[in-house]
Amino acid sequence: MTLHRLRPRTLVSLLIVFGILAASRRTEAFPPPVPLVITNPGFEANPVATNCFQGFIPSGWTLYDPNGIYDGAVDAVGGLNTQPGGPHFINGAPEGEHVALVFLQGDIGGGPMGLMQALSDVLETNTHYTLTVQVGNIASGQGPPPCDVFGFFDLDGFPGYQVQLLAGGMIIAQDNNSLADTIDEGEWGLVTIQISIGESHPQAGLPLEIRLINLNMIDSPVDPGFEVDFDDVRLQQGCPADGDIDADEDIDLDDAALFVDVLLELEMDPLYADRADMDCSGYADAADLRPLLTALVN
Ligand SMILES: [Ca+2]
Ligand SMILES: [Ca+2]
Ligand SMILES: [Ca+2]
Ligand SMILES: [Ca+2]
Repeated sequence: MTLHRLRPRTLVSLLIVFGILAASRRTEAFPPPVPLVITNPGFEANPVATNCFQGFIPSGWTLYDPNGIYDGAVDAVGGLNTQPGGPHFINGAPEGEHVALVFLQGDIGGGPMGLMQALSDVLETNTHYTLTVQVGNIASGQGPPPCDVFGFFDLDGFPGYQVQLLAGGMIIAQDNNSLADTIDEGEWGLVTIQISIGESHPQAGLPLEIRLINLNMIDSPVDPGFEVDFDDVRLQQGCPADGDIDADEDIDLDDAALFVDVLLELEMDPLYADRADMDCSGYADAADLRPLLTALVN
């Protein structure tokens, strides 16, 4: 029997007991998640003509080029204006109308290249970071004038990507191409990277940095894949759990009941267990009750 079937009064009593236990622990106040400042996170700062591209290093970003393959022509970075129904992406840009491009045709298979940005925030302890980035697999096509002078671009295939979060120049979390097989031509995939930082970390106090990388791997001999596109970069500090454990867009006693079920291992669905981990410690336990109660009464 699950706690869903307990009388509401019994459930509330249980929650109060848990609440007193949790409140008696000398825990820090639960910090709400905050977005960290990223310059030009959606690549809208450098306008490009409708459905056209242009080579430049996007404002706020710098080149990541460990093998020195950038030449600004056949190995380039830049911006793309992409509209729904246009030649590049079926639904256009995920955010605004511009995206960043990393195009590597001259040194296929010659190692990674991309964009990076050092942030003004530093890595803090006792917190949680969530980095999300849209990664695009551009379709072959030709833009309207004046972009048609460049001819038809065969952009079939996908050369792979990495999205990295660094502190003090060291990678602390990354997505190494995990969505590559799921992003079709002309479509986008949402990359999410999360990391919890405990009491101490060797890179604590050092500046955070984001890298968006075209892995420049050969997809197939016929369609090697040249380009990866990026948009809507967001970095949030703090635990994203909001208490909506059953994901019905309400935070109520159903969520509290589910939380208790997770703690008592009456509910084993890992999705619920993840959402019950209110302090992002990596597991759900009594320490998660206080933030859950805060979410319930707010
Ligand atoms: Ca954008
Ligand atoms: Ca492609
Ligand atoms: Ca709910
Ligand atoms: Ca927890």
